[in-house]
Amino acid sequence: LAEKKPKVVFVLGGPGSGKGTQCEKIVQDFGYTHLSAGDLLRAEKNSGSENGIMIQNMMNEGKIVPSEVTIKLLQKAMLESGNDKFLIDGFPRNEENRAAFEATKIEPEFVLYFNCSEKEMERRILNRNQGREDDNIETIRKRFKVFLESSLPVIEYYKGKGKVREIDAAKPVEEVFEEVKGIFNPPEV
Ligand code: UP5
Ligand code: MG
Repeated sequence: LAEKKPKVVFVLGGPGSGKGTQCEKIVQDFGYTHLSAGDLLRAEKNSGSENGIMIQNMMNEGKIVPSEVTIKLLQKAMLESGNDKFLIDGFPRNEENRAAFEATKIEPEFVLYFNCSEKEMERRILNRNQGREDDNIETIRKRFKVFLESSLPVIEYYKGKGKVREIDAAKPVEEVFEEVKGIFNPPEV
């Protein structure tokens, strides 16, 4: 896979920051394939795979599934897509994820970071109503805690490499997308 030199953008941000919403819009304008690690894990869980129970238990606790499971799903989806440009949404979530992905020799072009207050993210998730098992207040709090403790350090790591493009994600969807477009479509100089 690495020999094909795929273009990868990591899309990170807290639970409910709008990663999935913005990725759908980026796909329409910029020809990327959107791969949500969370969606891939939910599909794997529902397929009745041997890892299904483990995935379900971890997601219901807001915990991060071991990278070997997630990376295998991402690699499979990348190969099956036939595309060479990917938005990887919600991954890597901790240092273990990051290091394991780095070992595949695929380096992200940049990291899109959707910064949003917990209050707003909580409001959005509680309004979502899509039947996600982890969208209850108890699990939401756990997801926030894991984001702060494990995922923010990954964003800091990429900041240190000058790769983070930070977006104010608390604004309305279209306003956020205007900012996002400016990153994928840099203005002529
Ligand atoms: N909405 C979106 N943008 C808005 C805006 N600007 N203004 C007002 N409303 C807005 O948006 C959430 C809701 O807000 C929607 O109703 C939307 O309409 C509205 P969404 O785009 O879905 O936000 P997103 O950031 O994608 O939120 P999500 O809940 O998917 O984020 P999480 O990071 O919590 O979920 P994910 O699916 O990535 O992961 C779930 C779990 O899977 C993790 O907790 C973990 O247990 C597991 N996981 C792993 O273990 N490893 C991985 O690599 C990935 C996941
Ligand atoms: Mg999502």
